[in-house]
Amino acid sequence: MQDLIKNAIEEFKNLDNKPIRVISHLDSDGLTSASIMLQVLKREKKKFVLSIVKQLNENVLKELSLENYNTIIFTDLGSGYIKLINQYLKNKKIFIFDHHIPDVSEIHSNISHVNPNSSDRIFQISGSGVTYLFAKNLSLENKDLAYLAVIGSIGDSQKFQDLNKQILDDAVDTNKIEIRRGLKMFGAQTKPLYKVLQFSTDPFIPGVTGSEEGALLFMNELGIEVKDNDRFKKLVNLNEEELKKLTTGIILKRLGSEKNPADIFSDVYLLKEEEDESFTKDAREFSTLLNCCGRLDKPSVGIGVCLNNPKFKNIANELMKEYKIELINGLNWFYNNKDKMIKGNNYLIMNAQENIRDTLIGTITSIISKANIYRENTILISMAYTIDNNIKVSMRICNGDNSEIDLREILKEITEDKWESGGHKYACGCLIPIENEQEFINKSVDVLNRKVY
Ligand SMILES: [Mn+2]
Repeated sequence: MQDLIKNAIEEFKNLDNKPIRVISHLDSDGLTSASIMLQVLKREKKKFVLSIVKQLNENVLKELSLENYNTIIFTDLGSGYIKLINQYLKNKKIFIFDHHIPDVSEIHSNISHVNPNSSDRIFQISGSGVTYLFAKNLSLENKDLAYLAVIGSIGDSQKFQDLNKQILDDAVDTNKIEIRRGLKMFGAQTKPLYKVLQFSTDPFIPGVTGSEEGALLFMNELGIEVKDNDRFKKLVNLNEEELKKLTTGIILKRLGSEKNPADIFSDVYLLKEEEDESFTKDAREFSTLLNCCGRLDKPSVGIGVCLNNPKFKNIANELMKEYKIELINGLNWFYNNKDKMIKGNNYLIMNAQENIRDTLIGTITSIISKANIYRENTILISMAYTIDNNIKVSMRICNGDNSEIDLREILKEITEDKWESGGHKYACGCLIPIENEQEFINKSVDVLNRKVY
């Protein structure tokens, strides 16, 4: 890795002063990668033009090949498209700072490929982490950007081991991030505590998770007020005594039904310079905010937040409200049309077409899968149109955190590798051309009807 970075720095120092094209990915890791790169280029007095894309493909690369830029920097993407980059961008100087597995091993000499991962060795590092290590080696002044890579790594659900650990140490060293031990659940800074409890799947709290009534009752039992002077109490508002009551209460609820009832704490990463109770205080909430900006197709707002622009922070706050409204609208559409969907013994196919944004379909399907509407192990397949005439497909399993069913295998059986798919055992998806809509539904019905759970 150190050699790769050294080479890239040498090549970077040889660049002329013409504007540089920067291309990054739409999610939290991509936006933080771009923000790190932008600040590096600014400090190096380079001009640049940034674009954020959902993914690279032949069309994007063809367009880039026609542009006038001599230098292109890819962050948090590129490694999976080296074959096409070799083909279309041979006349340009290319930098790739990424962590995805490279598609081919043959890399042309015009490409500086900085990526520690290969098919036989995977490190804990994100795209923003790779970009940061380049930045730091270029100039120690850039060490103050480490916290952005911490946010990006959290967005990609990574652990702070190997290379990531170094980056976290830098973020702490530069006084940007403070690590505290706290309850694992999400939303401590910004959400009402009863909502945090209701939506807590890790830790799972029997009788509370998934039930608003259960969450309110639980707080009542513990003697913790739901409101404090008309404002809903948040987890961060609790005093020491209340916090003790809460953690004991959660552990007691988990006794018997959980293997490790006291496994409810984790490290919490707080941004020291951010305001308390804001969306940017807890690195996990910051990362979610960036993903929301991406999903609502407002990546520039996310970049503005990463660059600490107060105007964009306000816009992002409004976007979070919009995001919530869109999620609720999507869920309402589902409830209103639930009976018209394609159903089998063990599956449900929801074809939302243009009724739900493609970037929200995954989140909405996850919420439905956890809402106790369908029998355990019911497989949910959701479909939504994209603006470029494709269909985004999301697959989830109801209450399936302990399930033996591997959704990826089932999706592979359905797509027969005709369409690109990806994801995990419990959550996966694919992208299919709109003209294959009916074919995909027929194939899904056919495959799922043959399965018995
Ligand atoms: Mn990434």
